Amino acid sequence: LHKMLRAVSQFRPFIRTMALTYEKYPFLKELGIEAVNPGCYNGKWCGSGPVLTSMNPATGEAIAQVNSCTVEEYEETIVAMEAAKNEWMMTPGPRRGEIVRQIGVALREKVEALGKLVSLEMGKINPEGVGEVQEAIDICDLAVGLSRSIAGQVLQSERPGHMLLETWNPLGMVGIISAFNFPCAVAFWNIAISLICGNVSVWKGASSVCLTTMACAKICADVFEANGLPGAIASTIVGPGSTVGDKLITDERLKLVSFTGSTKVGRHVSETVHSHFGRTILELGGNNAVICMPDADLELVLRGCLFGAVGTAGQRCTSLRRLFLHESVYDKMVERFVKAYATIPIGDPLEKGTLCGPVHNPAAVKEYLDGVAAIKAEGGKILCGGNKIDRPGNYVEPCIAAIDPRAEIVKTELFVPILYVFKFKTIDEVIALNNGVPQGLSSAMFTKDLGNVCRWIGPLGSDCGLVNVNAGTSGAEIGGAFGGEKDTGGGRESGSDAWKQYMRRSTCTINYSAEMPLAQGIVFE
Ligand code: UN1
Repeated sequence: LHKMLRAVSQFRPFIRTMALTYEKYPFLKELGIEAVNPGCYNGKWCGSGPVLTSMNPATGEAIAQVNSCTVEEYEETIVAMEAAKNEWMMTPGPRRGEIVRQIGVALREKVEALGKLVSLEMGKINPEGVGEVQEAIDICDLAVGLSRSIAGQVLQSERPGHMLLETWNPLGMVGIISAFNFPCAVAFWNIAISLICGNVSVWKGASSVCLTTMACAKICADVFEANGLPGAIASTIVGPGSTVGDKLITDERLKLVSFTGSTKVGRHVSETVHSHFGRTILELGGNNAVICMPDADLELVLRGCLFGAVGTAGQRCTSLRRLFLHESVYDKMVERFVKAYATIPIGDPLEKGTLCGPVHNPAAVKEYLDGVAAIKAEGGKILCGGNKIDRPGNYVEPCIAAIDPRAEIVKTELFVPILYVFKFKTIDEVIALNNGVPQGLSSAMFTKDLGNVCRWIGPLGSDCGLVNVNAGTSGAEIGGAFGGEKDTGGGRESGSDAWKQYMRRSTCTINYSAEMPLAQGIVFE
């Protein structure tokens, strides 16, 4: 057996280099991506674990490879982070912001090339690939502002000669795990905010988007090195969840793990990290709905929902999955949607004019086909789509299905372009249906009625983290806190006060008197 393996491994490099297509994509060079790349950066570039091959979802061809991070290299990364930690924690906030500003500038310089790589590797159309890098740039800008403005507070003490304060300090070391569908933006949501909070971080990108991950790592590395700072402050790894992923979530030296991905894996991350009282930010599955009230602007519904359901080939966590149409508009809207679906240009994500690219990998094609079968098995009706497209790559037809909103399959997040349509009569009924799934990420109501709006965003309205009005479920801005409730995990990333999770709060009582009065008026003498 040994001999056989050796013989096979002699041929492997040959077979590997033969099949790679990276030379077809000149923008890879601009990003520092070669045929074979290191899969770990911690101030040094390394990677000697299993080889990851990045596959092009549009063709099924291999693009380039990454030597993944081993458990030993993970450990070296943590050691390098620990060595760099105190210096970064003690660096003044605005100075940390200056580093993030430079990362934002570097991202701006690479926006076209990186946007193309995101499209090539993930499969989203190029305007969305560029949009994703823009989202990373925007969060850097937001973080720079925060680096000068995050503040604690001075509260009223009940004791004379006392001050009561809240101050914020860095957590120290944090771990970030991102998903394939937003290989750049979601990483920077975490990295940029965490950096200005004074943390050092290790980011693990998804294996199937290892090239984008390492291109982003290079952008950060160059900025840190140009400033004479340890690159380990923003470390990056790629590698199997079963080895380095597992190390990361069981590592008590990481005070926070921010995880974006499926509810199933998120539950495991949550149980593991909370068992050692680590913190988590979980951004898990969604099952997002639009409600079209009888008074809605139907043009807006159509446009918002097409982007929500077909955009990114249904692979945003915010993608529209469930469309509730009031019975008075149901027939005509279903007809319009089916007609619109027939005209959507499906094709190469890097080709101008394409609106729907492939799904990410063959597993997603299977998820789509199994989903369609399950819909039929539960008495659903396929109104359009439902098939794999006969061409190379992972192409499927965007699908619309009519089914009972309470069917089992409707409660599961299918991460593919399948849209359910339902008919409803009353606002009470439809809000209950919106809330009647395990997930709680994004939701939207289209209406012009102020009463409906207030119902929808109020205590008995949508139970999701994102509650929109006359805007689709996907494509949230970075300024707000992003995340959702229930099986979505409860975390909030990105804007608003999401930064608080990357810091620890110290409540400080300072006695500047010569007395020792006790709180609650206790006399202890
Ligand atoms: C995700 O799909 O994990 O709101 C994030 C949106 C994007 C982010 C999606 N800004 O659709």
